[in-house]
Amino acid sequence: MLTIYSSKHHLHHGSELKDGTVSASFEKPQRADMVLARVKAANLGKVHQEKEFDRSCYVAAHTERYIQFLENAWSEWTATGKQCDALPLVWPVKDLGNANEPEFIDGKLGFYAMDAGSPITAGTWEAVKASADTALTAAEQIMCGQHSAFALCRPPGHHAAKEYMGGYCYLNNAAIAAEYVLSSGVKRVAILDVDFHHGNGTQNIFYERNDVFFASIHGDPKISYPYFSGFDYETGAGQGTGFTANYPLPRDTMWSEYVMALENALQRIQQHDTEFLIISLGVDTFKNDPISHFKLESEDYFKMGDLISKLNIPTLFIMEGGYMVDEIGVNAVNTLMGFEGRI
Ligand code: SP5
Ligand code: ZN
Repeated sequence: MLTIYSSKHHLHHGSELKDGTVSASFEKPQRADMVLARVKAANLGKVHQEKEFDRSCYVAAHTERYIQFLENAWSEWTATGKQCDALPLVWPVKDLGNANEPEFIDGKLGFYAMDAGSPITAGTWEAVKASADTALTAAEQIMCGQHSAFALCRPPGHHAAKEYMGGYCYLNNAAIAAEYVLSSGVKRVAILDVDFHHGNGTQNIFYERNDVFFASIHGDPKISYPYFSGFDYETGAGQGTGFTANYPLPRDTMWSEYVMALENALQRIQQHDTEFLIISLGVDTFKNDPISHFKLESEDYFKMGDLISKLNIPTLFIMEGGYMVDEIGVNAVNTLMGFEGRI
């Protein structure tokens, strides 16, 4: 399988607010380095660099003013004299909500973010753009005839919604790739999100659409980030009613339970007559992940890839989360080798 990778991800490295202090993010450059090393060690296939795509490809999944915010946030932040990472501290929650974009950067950060875990740093925008371009380049390869490809994206994307960042995500790489293939003539896309966390951003972007079926298997939001979405009663709205499927699973979920949700989601993807499948591949479902609480073993990822391959649909794998750095490469690449029947 072809891998697309951008070394520009190194430009993004920041901090997050956790346990009452700001400290180095779990989402660190070493993650992608480890996956790339494993892709090479396992002889998965060729590794190509990303191409640059037009900015309009990002606007297709987001809003113009949100993209402008991402482009300008760091310079607006440093113009106030600060050099530390930019993190929001106030949000327009519930009845404090105001539809207007604030003028000052501190306000804008809260207006365009869902948490204080997604820092904007000097190199963030360049890395974020390269990550989206990585997904787009891989999507283009599939449109040109490859059966599958792996977009080794970093930073990840599935928490990024139409108009906000969060959960280490800025641009929604999976959604941008989906919009790209739809604009190239594909009629029905499915996105299967197997990251431990609910793909709230992807759900937000396609919630009222019937051309993109979205399924997410994740830790029950009653006890897991992002807490406010991913419940099983969220099934889409308007024309998109029935085109979203959520599978919240309990603490300590093992493969034996996980596989039942996965098989159901795959069946729904088949029923959608999916022409192009995108997998939001997070491996934070692993038993030793430091911020999650499922119990998948490294061998289980082969089985996951194998089951996905049985659909026999052109498939784009997009890297999302996974924070047990030592095993992230093995688990991600096991999924891809399982898909290729190399078990
Ligand atoms: C892409 C992705 O996987 N984003 C995840 C973002 C999660 N951010 C908040 C995590 C808070 C977890 N706190 C549990 C700490 C256990 N020591
Ligand atoms: Zn995750």
